[in-house]
Amino acid sequence: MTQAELVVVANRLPVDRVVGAVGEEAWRRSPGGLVTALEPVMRRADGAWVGWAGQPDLDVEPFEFEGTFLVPVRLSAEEIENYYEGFSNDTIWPLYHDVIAAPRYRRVWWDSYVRVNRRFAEAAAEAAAPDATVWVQDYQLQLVPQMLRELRPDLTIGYFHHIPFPAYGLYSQLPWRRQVLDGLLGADVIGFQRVADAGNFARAVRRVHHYTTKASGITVPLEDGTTRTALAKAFPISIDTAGYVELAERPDIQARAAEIRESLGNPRAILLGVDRLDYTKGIRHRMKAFGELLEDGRVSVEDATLVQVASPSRERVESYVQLRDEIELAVGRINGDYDTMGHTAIRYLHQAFPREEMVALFLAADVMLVTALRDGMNLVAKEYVATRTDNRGVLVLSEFAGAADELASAVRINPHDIDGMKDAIMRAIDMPPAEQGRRMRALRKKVLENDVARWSQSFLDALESTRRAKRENGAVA
Ligand code: GDG
Repeated sequence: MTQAELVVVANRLPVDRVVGAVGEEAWRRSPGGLVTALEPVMRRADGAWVGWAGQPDLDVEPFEFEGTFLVPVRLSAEEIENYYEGFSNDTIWPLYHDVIAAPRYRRVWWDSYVRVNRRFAEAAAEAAAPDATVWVQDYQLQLVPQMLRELRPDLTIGYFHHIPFPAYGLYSQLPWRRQVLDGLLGADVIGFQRVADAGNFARAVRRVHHYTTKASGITVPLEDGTTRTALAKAFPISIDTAGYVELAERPDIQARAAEIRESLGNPRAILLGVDRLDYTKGIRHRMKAFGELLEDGRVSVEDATLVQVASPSRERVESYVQLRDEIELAVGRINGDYDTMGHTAIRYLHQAFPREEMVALFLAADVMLVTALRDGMNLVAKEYVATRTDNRGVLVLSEFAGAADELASAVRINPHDIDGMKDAIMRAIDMPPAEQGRRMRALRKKVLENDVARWSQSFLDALESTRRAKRENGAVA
C-alpha cells in the first residue's frame, strides 16, 4: 500500500457511495466544510484520508479519488449503534454541549468506542510514511492520537476538536474521563475552536493528572522519566469564503433569491434559520420568541416570515426523534394560529438543499437567526456574512456559539432570555441600513481575513513547528 506524508483521520471519508441504475458503484465528493477545507492541502501533499464510507458492513479496498488516497474503515451495524450513535452522539455530544440533553453512560458503548478507535489508529499507522504528519478530526476519535503514538512514535500527530470542550465540573461526570484525556494528550497539537475550550481542557488535565501547564503547553511525563510537550490551543475554523462570495454573485442565484421572496408573499422582513435538526441549536427557543412576537402583535405575518431549514440529522437517536416532534408541534401551532391565505408565519423545511439554494436563501434573508444554546463554532453564521456582498442584512448571534468570539459586530443574544431575544429580533428587523452596513462590513472583514485555508494552514504550521522542535531536541531520529 502507498504511504502518505499527510494522513487525515476522520469518522467519515470525504466521499459518498452511490449505486447506479444497473448496480454500478461510484463515489461522489461529499459537500461538507472539512472536505472543502482540506482538499487543496491533501492534493498538494499527496495525502491519504482514513474514514468510514458511510454504510454498515461495507468492505472496500483503499482507492485513489481526485488526487487523494482513500482508506475505508469498516464498521458493523452494531458498531454504528454503539460507537457512533451511542458513545459519540448520545454520550460525548450532550456532555460536551453542557448537558443540554442528558448524556447516557453505557459501558458497552465505551467498549465499542475503544475498539473502533483502535481500528482507525491501525489504519492510519499503516497509511502513514515514515515521519509523516497525521491529523485526527473530532470527538468520535479522541483515543486515536495516543493509540497512534504507541504504534508509530515517529509520527507528528495533530487533533482538532470541532465541538466545545466543557468545564471540568461537567467533564468530570464522564466515567472514562482519564482515558479520554490520555487519548487526546497523545497528540503534539490539540486544536480547539475557542480559547475557552483549550482552557477547559488544560484545567481538566491539571485536575485529573496534576500535569504542569504553561501558556498553551502541557508537560506530559513519559515512561522513561523524560517529558514531552503537547500544545493545546485555539484555531477557530472558518469557511471557503471566496467560494461563497462567488455563488452570491451569480445572477441565477440572485434571481432565485428574488423568486424566494416573491413566493413568500414579499413580507417586509424574511428571517432565516439554517441548522441540522439538533437540540444544541436552540430552534425551539427561536420559535418561542417568534411565536410570542406574533402573539404580542409586535409583528404580523405580512411583516415577517421565519424560514427554518432543519436538515435531517441523527434520526435513529431517541432524543432527536423527540426534538423533531416538539419542533413540528410548535410550528403547527404557530402557523395554525397566525397564517393567512397569502402569508405564513414559519416556512419549515425538514430537508437538505444543494449549496446554491442555501446561498439563495442567505441572499433572500434580511435577518439571520443563530440561536445555539452551545455550538463549537457555527459555520452558518460565517456563511451568511460571506454572502452579504452588498453589506446589508443583520446577523443575530448567540453568545454561546464559538463564532461569537470573532463576530463581535453581530447583534448578540442569550437564547435562554426569551424577552431579550424578542427585543433583539425587533431591533434586527427595524435596523436602519446605515447601521446594517457598519456592522456587516466589520463582520465580513473577519470572515474574509480568516477563511478555511488560513485555518488549516495555521494548524499545519503549528504541527510543523513541533516537528522541528522535536528534531532539534533529538527526540526523533
Ligand atoms: C460541527 C460543530 C462547527 C446545513 N443544512 C444544509 C447544509 N448545511 C451546512 C451549513 C454548514 C454545515 O452544514 C453545518 O455546520 P455548523 O457549523 O453550523 O454545525 P455542525 O453541523 O453542528 O458542525 C460546529 C462545525 O462542526 C465545524 O467545525 O462549527 O460548531 O457542531 O456549512 O451550511 N448544507 C447544504 N444543505 C443543507 O440543507 N448544502
